[in-house]
Amino acid sequence: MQNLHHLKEEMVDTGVVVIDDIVDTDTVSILRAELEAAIEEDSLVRDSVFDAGMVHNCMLRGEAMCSLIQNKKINDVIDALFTPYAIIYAYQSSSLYPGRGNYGSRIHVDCPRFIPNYITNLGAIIALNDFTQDNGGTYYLPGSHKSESLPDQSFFYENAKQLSCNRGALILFNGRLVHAAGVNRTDTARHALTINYCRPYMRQRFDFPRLISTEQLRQFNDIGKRRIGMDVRMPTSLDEFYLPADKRLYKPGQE
Ligand SMILES: O=C(O)CCC(=O)C(=O)O
Repeated sequence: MQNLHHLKEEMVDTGVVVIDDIVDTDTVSILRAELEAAIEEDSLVRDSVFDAGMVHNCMLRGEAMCSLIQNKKINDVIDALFTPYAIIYAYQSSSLYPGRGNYGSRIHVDCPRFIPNYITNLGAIIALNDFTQDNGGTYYLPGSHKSESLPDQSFFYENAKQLSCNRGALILFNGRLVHAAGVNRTDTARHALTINYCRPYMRQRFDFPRLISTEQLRQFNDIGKRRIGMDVRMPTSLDEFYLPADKRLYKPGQE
């Protein structure tokens, strides 16, 4: 992995880093198969939603996609570049089919709040195919996380760079970085998983601690449980509030 100090500087400066070889090629193939199956299933029940083709809550849709939450390489870099107390805000997918963009192809940021020099959300994209200029590698405006306003379309595309990386790479970006998925001009799909991490005191998009099964939870280690939000649950009674320190639902000291 690249030097952490360099990655931190890059994150502050451009707002994005690419880290190669985070997931091995065999696992990438399994992830892609799980994702394709989930897309197919969703298309049978919800084909006309505004973000059709995007799979939500991927941890519920396949063992490998669930395991990614505990991937040590990913978690180590999140701890270093963001916060060890990060929780998952949303875990979904971004697929580009031949000749098309997707919901992520609009020019956008992944976090509506702007707090100078402070990351509230960190975006992670795990590339399940190589990202190239031809298949819609993500466009981004370097340094745009430092600005409160969003550029207009022509300024964005005149100044944007396009991400390219190999499958298995991890792209991490400040949630305020202005970006847009490209359009896939090849004849094969480009798949990716996207995890948005937020601070532990923020709300998650779904109530993951309740959504996830007890069986799945049992398989998580401490870091997996933390990412799900198990360390920031709210007590529902005084008995829960007064639980001993090691059993507290909302663990102290998290920023
Ligand atoms: O799929 C992509 O290239 C970009 C995904 C995206 O826009 C996002 O995760 O917010």
